Amino acid sequence: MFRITLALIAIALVAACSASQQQTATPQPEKIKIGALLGLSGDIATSYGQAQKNGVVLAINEVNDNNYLGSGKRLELVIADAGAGADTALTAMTNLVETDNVSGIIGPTLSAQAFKADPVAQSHKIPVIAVSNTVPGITEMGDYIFRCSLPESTVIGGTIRAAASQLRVVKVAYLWGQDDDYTVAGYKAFKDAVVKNGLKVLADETFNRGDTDFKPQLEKIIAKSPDAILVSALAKEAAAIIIQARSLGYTGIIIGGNGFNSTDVIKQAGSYSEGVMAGTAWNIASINTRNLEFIAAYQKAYGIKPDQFAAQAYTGTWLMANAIRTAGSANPESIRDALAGISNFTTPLGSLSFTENREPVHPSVVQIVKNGRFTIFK
Ligand code: 1QQ
Repeated sequence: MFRITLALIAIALVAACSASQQQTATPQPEKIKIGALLGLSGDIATSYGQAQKNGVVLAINEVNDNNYLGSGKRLELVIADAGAGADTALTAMTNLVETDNVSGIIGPTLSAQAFKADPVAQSHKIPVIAVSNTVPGITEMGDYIFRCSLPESTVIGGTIRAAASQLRVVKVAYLWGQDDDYTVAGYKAFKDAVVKNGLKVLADETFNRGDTDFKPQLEKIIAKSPDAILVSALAKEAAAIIIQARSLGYTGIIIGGNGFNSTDVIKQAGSYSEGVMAGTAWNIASINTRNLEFIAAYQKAYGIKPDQFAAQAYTGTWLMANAIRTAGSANPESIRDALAGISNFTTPLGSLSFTENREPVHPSVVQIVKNGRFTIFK
C-alpha cells in the first residue's frame, strides 16, 4: 500500500512538472526545409554557384527575419553541393529528397545537372525551381519542375536583333561547346536567330568543356573577318575565349549567351571584356524598386554587387517562400499547386508569372560591358 502511494505521488509530480513546462516553454517554430542544390565546387563554383548561394541565403534570411510565413513558421535551408557534373548533382539531389526530406528545391546550377537530377524530385513529387537552367525541355521533365530563368531561346533572339540592327552585324562565326547541354542549346538558339535576321555564317567551330586553348579555332575564325563571333560557352571557357580572341587581334564584336552573365567572366577577362555583349534576364541598372532593394541588401550582406545568377537565385527562393505561405504548410503537393498559381509576383527580375508549362514570363535585356561593367545596351 505504502509503495503504491509512493508511486502515485511520483506520477502526480511528473505530470505536474511537465504541465508547468508546457505552460512556460515557448513553442518551437515549425521548420520547413528547403534544399539549395548548387554547383559549389569545380569550374562553376566561383562563376555561378557562389553567387547563387549568396542569393538564396539572403532571401531565406529575409523571409525568416520578417516572419513572412507567419504563425511561427520558418524556413530551414539545406545547402547541397551539386559539384560541376551531372552525377554529383544526382547524388546530392537524392540525398536532399530521400534523407533530408526537403519540401522544395532551388537549383541545380547547370541544365546538364538538372536533366540528370530533377527526375528524382519529380518522382518523389518535390517541387523544384530552376534558377539558372536555360535549355529547352527543363520543365517538360514533369509537373513539379518550374524555372524562373528565362530560356536561352527567348533571350538570344533579342541580342542578335540588336547587334544586327544597331551595330550592323552581317557576317558571323560560331564558337561553341559541343559536350554540354547548355552550350549546345545556346548554339542552336544563335543559329535560329541568325537565320531569322538573315545573317551570313562564315565559320562554325567547336570546343569541349575544360579546354583552355582556343587559338586554333579562333585563328580560323579571325581569318574570315566576321563582324561578330557568337560564343556559346560556360564562364571559364568564355573568359579564355575573350582573352585569346583579343590577344590574336580580333577587334570585332563578341556576343555570348547566359554563360557570360557572371561578373566572374568580366573579372577573369579584365579589360579584354570591354564591348562584349550578352542577353540577360537581369541587369544591375534596372531601376524597379524591388531590384534596388535587392541590390542594397545584397551589398550590405556581402560587400559586393550581385550579378544575374544571384538575382535569379534570390528570386527563386522568394517564389518558393511565397508558395509555402500560400500553401500554409510544408506539404510539397500544396506548395507545387501554389507555385503553379503564381502570377505577377514582384521580383528583382521584374513582374514574374509562370505559364501553364511552368516557364517564366518577364522581360529580358541586352547588355554590353562598358568600363568593366555590364550595362544595358540601348
Ligand atoms: C544552363 C545555363 C548555364 C549558363 C548556367 C550556369 O544556362 O546550364 O542552362
